[in-house]
Amino acid sequence: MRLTGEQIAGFRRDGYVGGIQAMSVAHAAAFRARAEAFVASHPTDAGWAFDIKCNLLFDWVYANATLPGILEPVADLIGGDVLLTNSVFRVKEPGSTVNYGWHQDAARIPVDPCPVIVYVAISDATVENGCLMVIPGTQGAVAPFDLVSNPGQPNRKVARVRDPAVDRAVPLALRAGEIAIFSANLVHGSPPNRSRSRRFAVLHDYTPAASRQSIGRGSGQLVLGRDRHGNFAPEPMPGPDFEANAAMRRRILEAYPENILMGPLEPGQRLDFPDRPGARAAWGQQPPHGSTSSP
Ligand SMILES: O=C(O)CCC(=O)C(=O)O
Repeated sequence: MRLTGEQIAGFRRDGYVGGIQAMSVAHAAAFRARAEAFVASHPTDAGWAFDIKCNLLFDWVYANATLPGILEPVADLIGGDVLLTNSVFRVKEPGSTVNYGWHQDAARIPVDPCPVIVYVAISDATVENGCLMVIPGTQGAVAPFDLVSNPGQPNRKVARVRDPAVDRAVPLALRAGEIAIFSANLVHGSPPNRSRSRRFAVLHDYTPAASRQSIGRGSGQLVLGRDRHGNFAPEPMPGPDFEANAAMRRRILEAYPENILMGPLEPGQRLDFPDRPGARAAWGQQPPHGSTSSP
């Protein structure tokens, strides 16, 4: 579905557009059943596999990210040459305290032109179950932030906006099958799930092929048009074999560890990303990234 001129103007002004019907409720339910079947068959893998770049792990996540109902409105906002640079699941169990503090995804590694993020509502997203909240108009600049630890990943830090204008925050309630698209520079976050139902979402990041990261070289899958720039390293589509995809994702994250989710690697910092425990033991024994014998 193409966006109207009014929706595009709203995105340019406010940094987001919501309420776009991208797939049927039945399609969203089938996606959810697929994800839940994976959890049932791989109970110890879902924790890491549903995190960064799960579009490299699951052909059905890739298929979701390349639905015309998503790619068409994305192209209306960022043009027709598009890389899929990340997908993550964001699931909040009933009563869960999981929340996302106010942040701008591209704060630590600015990207120009800026990527957009698509929140795909696999379940309804409501104020009660912890839907996305955005602060309109904040996409123009990176606000001052503090780096805080990411629970479970001691080597990763996340940026939190120091003084967000919370009184201007707007909830983005969505029905299952709808999407919201927002600038990766927009200040956003989301509160805990106070409801009795699971909030189920997958988020996809789309980056114009012409974009450049200010730090490091990212990587992405070309999902629309052509890449005439080569600024991002090309990533393959996932195949049907989960183990082969896991090895491919590992190689890519080791080769291109700096992206807007993982942030810059500081000298001496050890690379850390969600993965099967022990899978990277041999690599982990090597010196930390950026260490050098020169003075
Ligand atoms: O799922 C949400 O409510 C927000 C997730 C988010 O902001 C993020 O993953 O950066």
